[in-house]
Amino acid sequence: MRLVEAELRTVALPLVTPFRTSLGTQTVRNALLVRVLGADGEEGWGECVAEDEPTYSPEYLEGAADVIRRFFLPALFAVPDLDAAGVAPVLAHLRGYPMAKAAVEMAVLDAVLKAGDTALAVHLGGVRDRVRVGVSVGIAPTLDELLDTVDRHVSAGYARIKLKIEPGWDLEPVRLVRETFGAALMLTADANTAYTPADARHLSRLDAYDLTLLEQPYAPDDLYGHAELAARMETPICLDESITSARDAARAIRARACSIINIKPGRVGGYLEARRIHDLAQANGVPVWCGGMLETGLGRAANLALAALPGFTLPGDISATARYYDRDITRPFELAGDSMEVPVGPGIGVTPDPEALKDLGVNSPLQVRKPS
Ligand code: SMG
Ligand code: MG
Repeated sequence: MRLVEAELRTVALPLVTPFRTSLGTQTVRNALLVRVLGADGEEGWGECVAEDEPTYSPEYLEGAADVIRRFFLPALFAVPDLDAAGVAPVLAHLRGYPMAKAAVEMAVLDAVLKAGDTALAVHLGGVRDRVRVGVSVGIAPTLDELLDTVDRHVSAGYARIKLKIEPGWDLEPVRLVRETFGAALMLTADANTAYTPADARHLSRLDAYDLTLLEQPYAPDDLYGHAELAARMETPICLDESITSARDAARAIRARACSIINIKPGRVGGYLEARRIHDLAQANGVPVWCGGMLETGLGRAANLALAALPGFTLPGDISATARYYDRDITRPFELAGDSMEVPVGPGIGVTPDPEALKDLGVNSPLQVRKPS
């Protein structure tokens, strides 16, 4: 396609309950959306998963919007025939900002696939029409409230429960959930980098609770620390924040810093790099699963397509819309048993509802046109 115009806008989706992790508490999801238009009327949508503040990753929403407008779009307008695979190479000389790059690539991918009447799952090589999904449970005010929340999600059918942990909220909640819900519950824990290697002995006590994995206990750049912990613990170590590219994934696998990888397309620069990590992990016998960033229906639809690839053997953080939002900008996504259906429509399979964009929008769309 020949890219002629793009639009950037932010929508604010209030969360149905606050979401607390070791990084902080979230009550609203502000999402940056990218709409691209081609010369032949092609239209595509992308979502940037950067958050308001640079806590989970160095990116933040306003910074992502700025780099897209100031640098990415002018570089892409200069390409006479752009396809999705061309986006990353054109932007490669501009360092960093994987979440901003992923959003733009996703929009181009959606536009090109919609124009060609191909579903994203088919394009990526998906082999499933439904994927098992889990839910990520925040740090609760009390243990009783945690048990109530987990009970609700288990009753709803989720295939896996992930508990957010931090120092002071780890062994006890994990033990209680394991004892209350029994050995059959697939249970994991995610620390979002809240520990250091000085906590290795303490973390090893989690081995008593048969977790499917322990996610990102240490700082993103501490591959060596994760490798030592992986050697010490029976619980498999899974990396999230540490993996921002296929090259990172190769390094982490070789260093034995993890035996499972959480793949988030935004964190790694897009769905195409996400597929490369999937392929590499599969070649190395490393299971992967699709992470979540409290996406709107746009990112949720695309994540379901990614999770249809064969190496995504563990349930992803792709929960039903209602777990986070009363109202989304697309149709809601629902749980069917312990699974969700992979969208079959062209592109990412959904488009935002103009009414919802208007009602939830926090700014008017910023239009950026190719200079004539
Ligand atoms: O989309 O269900 C979701 C959120 C899943 O826990 C989730 N994501 O580290 O995996 C993670 C977190 C990152 C976002 S909260 C800081
Ligand atoms: Mg995580």
